[in-house]
Amino acid sequence: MSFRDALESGFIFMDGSMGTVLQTYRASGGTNWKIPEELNLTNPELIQKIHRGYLDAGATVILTNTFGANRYKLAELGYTVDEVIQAAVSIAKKAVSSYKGRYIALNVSSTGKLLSPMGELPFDEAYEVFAEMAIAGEKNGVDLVVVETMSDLYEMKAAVLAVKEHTSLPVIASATFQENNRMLNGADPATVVTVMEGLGVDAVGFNCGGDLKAAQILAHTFLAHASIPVFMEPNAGIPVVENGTTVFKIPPEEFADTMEEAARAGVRILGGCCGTVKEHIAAMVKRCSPLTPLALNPKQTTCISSWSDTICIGDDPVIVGERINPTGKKRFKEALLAGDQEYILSEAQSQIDSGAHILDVNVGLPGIDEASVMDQTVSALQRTFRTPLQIDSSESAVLDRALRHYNGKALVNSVNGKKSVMDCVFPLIKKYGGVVVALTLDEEGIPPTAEGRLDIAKKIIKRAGDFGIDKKNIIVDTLTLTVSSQQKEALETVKALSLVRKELGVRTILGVSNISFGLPLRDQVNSIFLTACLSAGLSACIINPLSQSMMGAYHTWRALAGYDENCLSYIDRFTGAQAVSVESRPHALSDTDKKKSEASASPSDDSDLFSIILCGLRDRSQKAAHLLLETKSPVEIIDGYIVPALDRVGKDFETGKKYLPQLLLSAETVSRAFEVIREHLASSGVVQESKGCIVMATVHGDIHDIGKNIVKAMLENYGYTVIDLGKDVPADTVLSATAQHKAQLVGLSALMTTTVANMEKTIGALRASGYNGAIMAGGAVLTEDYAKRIGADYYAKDAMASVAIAKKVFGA
Ligand code: B12
Repeated sequence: MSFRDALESGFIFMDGSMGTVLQTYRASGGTNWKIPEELNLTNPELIQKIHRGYLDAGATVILTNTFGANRYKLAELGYTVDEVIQAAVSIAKKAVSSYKGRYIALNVSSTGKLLSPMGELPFDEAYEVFAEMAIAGEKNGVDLVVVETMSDLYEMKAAVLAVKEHTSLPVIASATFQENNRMLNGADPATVVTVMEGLGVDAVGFNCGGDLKAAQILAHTFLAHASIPVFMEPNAGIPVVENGTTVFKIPPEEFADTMEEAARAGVRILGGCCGTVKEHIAAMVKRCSPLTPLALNPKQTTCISSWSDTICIGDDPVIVGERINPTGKKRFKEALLAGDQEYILSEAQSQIDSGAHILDVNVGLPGIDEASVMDQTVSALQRTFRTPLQIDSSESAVLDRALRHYNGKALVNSVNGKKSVMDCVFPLIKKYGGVVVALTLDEEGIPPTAEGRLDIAKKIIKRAGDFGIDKKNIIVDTLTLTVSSQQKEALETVKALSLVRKELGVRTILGVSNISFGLPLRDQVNSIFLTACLSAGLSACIINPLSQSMMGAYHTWRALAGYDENCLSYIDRFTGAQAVSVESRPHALSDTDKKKSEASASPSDDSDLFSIILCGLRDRSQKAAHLLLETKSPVEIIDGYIVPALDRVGKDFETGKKYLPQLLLSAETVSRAFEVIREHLASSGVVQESKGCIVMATVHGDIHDIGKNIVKAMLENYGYTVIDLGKDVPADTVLSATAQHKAQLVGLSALMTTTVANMEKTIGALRASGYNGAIMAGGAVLTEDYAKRIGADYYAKDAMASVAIAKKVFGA
């Protein structure tokens, strides 16, 4: 039986941990290695023994020892991907040879590098790395590929796409979640399901991560969203460190309790991650195999997503902001031709602020390379915002590139009833996932009647089915014509909406504004037409969210239709809307308060560095710094803008309002602004003899260096020589630099509770080495008391305090 058939007919039991089991062999002195994959060549017997243990325990699938067998990790040791995978698969084959009905899965996990735009690794390169692994796996005869322990949805997409485009193997994909139930890069479980189902994986799920309670909750969340089989491989609880070794405390029977509950709830593929051993798998198999698996539960929801969040388009209508489109907009055209991404970002921000749930992105303009501009624009928008996008182009090459690189499941505008168009667009939707807008026109044009448009919608849905696309991924646009020239058809469009909803049971979408072309008071016509469409069952309104009358119609309709419970959002939005203007608010904010209050999300003021940092508008930060330096000192800018903005970003990160990509972007925005401030400091400082030498570092394990860099710049400005050792600096490096430069002051920075311990170690090592100079410590998590307790001579709360300390130490 093929793996796919086995998955359809019953439970699949995966094996348990490879990595933590190997650790126990290492701890007992049995074997050693730099990376576990090396053991496929140096100690195949051990790997085979572990596989056999799991097979004896009843695992249906064993995972090859290839978790990190990618070209980056192997190159460091001089191995090729092919030889390691070949060895790993051959061990697995030997192991399964004496068992019936077992499968070998190629295990694939993260490259260990951050993908661009957050990190340096381009998506296409990550894809190549995974393709190399998948090709080797298939060539050597694995039955399926398991992409697991992924903490970045984008990298997970690269891996799945690589497997699907290079092999015909089944692929199951598994994400790892943090305590806040998000992947490290922000994606929630619904988004993982939405995106992975869109890509056509055979099963989706989660592994590693938190404790069994968290796993249980995640299992139910996955089951609530997924139409395909769900997969789970939790750890044997949260690891604890005992006598210097990491131990997993959950015993096999307790582990099996959770797995049995999950199997009863509908999870199809069950296995163990860190800390699970063959006894856990045996207990799980014993408890779950007598159960009858629940039938799959296909969902009919129409969902799209960004890289972090999913929007399901249901009865409560959503707004698609239409303003990222050059049609009829001179300023927008100029921005596109000049490659001015900031202008596009500000258009996006203002629409999001006004209530858009999805943003349409159209960059079609004669004279530009639409595919590459679309690619860059989508990337810039995704780097900055969490809002899902509608990729809008009539060129299939443009859609292809944008959908390939889109981090999420996009709304795609559009397909229509022409065979040639359907045959170009549907393969893209099938490959990348997406909800596609189906325009009710075909080779014959736009039917004048609602029934004619309904027929085209039927035809499109049928053809989509031929490509394996479910009708839930089709959203029908019954086309708005201009009432001034085609008066009879305005209400046909409305009627078609209700026919499509009732007869086909699919969602609908409409660009509304075209109705009023050529008429005065367009907003009035648009908003009344919108209301009629909403009443007929419009699910997604493509409108200008900055139009008060359109938003008024939308919110009023939602309140009247009962989607806005107790009219709360209506009240919130419109209370005092006309009565109180911003200027006449009773308590005018002071300058500082303004900075600390909610930043204007699309800062129109070029010197609003606070908002610019908060929004991560990195290309605007240097200009802002220059403008501020005209009237403010560097210290005023740091204390009044940079520190409060980063504090705010940090709080938003902590409370789950912002995610790591946004944190990174804000940090980069600060770094750019700070370059300007540093240059200013350097050019204004009088060249003088050094007042003393200071060694500075962010301690080992900590990569936060913005604060340390500020302190360094300030100290240099005051005439001290600073030897900057950078970030993540081991104690030894601090020791040798201090000795080499005969520094009389050492400055250490740590920003995390976890790295303060390394600060203490570094101070201890300095003292033990006989260093008799002074040590100052700083960083947001430190306090005066704590700094003293870990042996620092001084604590500096900010950069100016560090100057005062240096003066004390050097006497000048
Ligand atoms: C920017 C930032 C990042 C950037 C760092 C970029 C960079 N190049 O520095 C990035 C995105 C890379 C990042 C990564 C992470 N971050 Co971070 N990050 C922040 C953030 C928002 C701002 C830090 C900052 O620059 N502040 C502004 C500067 C000017 O302030 P400062 O560093 O305190 O420095 C001043 C003083 O303290 C003092 N000072 C500082 N050092 C020194 C040294 C000396 C010698 C002296 C005299 C004075 C001094 O003077 C400075 C100037 O006034 C904070 C939240 C916050 N508000 O602190 C979180 C924060 C520090 N990060 C946090 C976390 C958890 C992480 C990650 C683990 C996230 C993740 N899940 O992956 C990773 C850690 C990676 C690692 N191993 O270090 C947590 C730490 C929680 C904790 N208590 O342990 C925080 C508090 C956010 C949060 N609330 O959860 N982060």
